[in-house]
Amino acid sequence: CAHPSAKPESAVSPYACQRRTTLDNHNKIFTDALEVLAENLELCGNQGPSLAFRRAASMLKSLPAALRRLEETQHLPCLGEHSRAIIEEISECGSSSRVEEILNDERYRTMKFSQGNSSHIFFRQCKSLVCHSISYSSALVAGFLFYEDISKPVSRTEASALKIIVEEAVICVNPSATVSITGGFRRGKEFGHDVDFIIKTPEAGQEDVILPAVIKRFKSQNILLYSDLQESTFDLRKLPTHCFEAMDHFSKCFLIIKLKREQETDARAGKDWRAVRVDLVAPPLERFTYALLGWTGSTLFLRDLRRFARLERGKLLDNHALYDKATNTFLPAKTEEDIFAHLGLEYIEPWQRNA
Ligand code: 8DG
Ligand code: MN
Ligand code: MN
Repeated sequence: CAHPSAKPESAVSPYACQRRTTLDNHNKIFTDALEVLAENLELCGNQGPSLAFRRAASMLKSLPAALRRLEETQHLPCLGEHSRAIIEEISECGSSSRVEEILNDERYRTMKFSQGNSSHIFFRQCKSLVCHSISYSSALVAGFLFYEDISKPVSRTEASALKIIVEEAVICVNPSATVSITGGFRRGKEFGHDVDFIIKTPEAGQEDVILPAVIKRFKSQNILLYSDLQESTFDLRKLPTHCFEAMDHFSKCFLIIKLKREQETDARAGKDWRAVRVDLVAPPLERFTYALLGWTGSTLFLRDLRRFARLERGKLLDNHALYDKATNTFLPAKTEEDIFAHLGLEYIEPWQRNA
């Protein structure tokens, strides 16, 4: 029964960009289950229904405490009939029979290569390498050649070591350029499936020449195992797209880099390095902030930010720009705070974007 004295809990927004989602997840027991359901649907090619489970999991991740009573879910957004049933079953029985079934399913296990978490990372690898590669076969060959290494999570320590390598190469090529870490590590994650860097070049046009030069340098240092350079197809006059999945048009590259190990952990094999996936993006200076926001993620946070902009504010957002449909103008942004302000949103720090 309702407590008349109880203060109404502040409502949870259905948009991830209006929630603060840190890595401190109080509802892991539920979100893990919902993500297994989502992943299983994705493996079957059912992206639509999978998104509903992802959204439900994401919303639960933003809650300040664990769900204690099922009634608490009544006031929460993003929970469909299915997600509610799963939560109910887990809170009553400790687990969900459907999730257990999937976890034991031969097909699911084979797809996951029965290697725990690492295969999830390998999937991401194949997806990110193959999706972006002009040459499918060379991306696959690289993926399999370095499978063991790149299916292992990259640590924050390894990410920092790579930053030094990337920075050294970038500055050598262009002393006025700067490098920032983006992606999951910028959101405070301790591990990632790759390391993402964004390069800022103050002179116009430099963004198109810096990546080939950096790749050349890595080659000469004998640390480049694979590279897929995507030249810029960016047109400054184009409107932002409606399509959320569309990748941006900036100059970028997907690499596999040899990273020296601190201690020789693989002494028997005589291999003193590991292969790591590295992504570099070099946007033109006037679009840097939008690219930084886009590449910081998370994917779901950005998806909702774009959806919010379009549906609630009549503005179009993508990795390149923010466009106001009412005034037919592009909105400039020096900082990420500017972009949130343009959208009438409270600023959400990178580590609160783990939706
Ligand atoms: P992880 O590596 O820690 O597993 O996660 P992540 O860092 O959040 O994901 P990611 O796959 O490395 O991508 C980082 C962000 O970059 C993500 O929000 C998607 C975004 N991104 C773009 N454009 C492109 C692109 O063209 N290629 C890739 N690979 N990522 C892009 O906004
Ligand atoms: Mn990443
Ligand atoms: Mn990446």
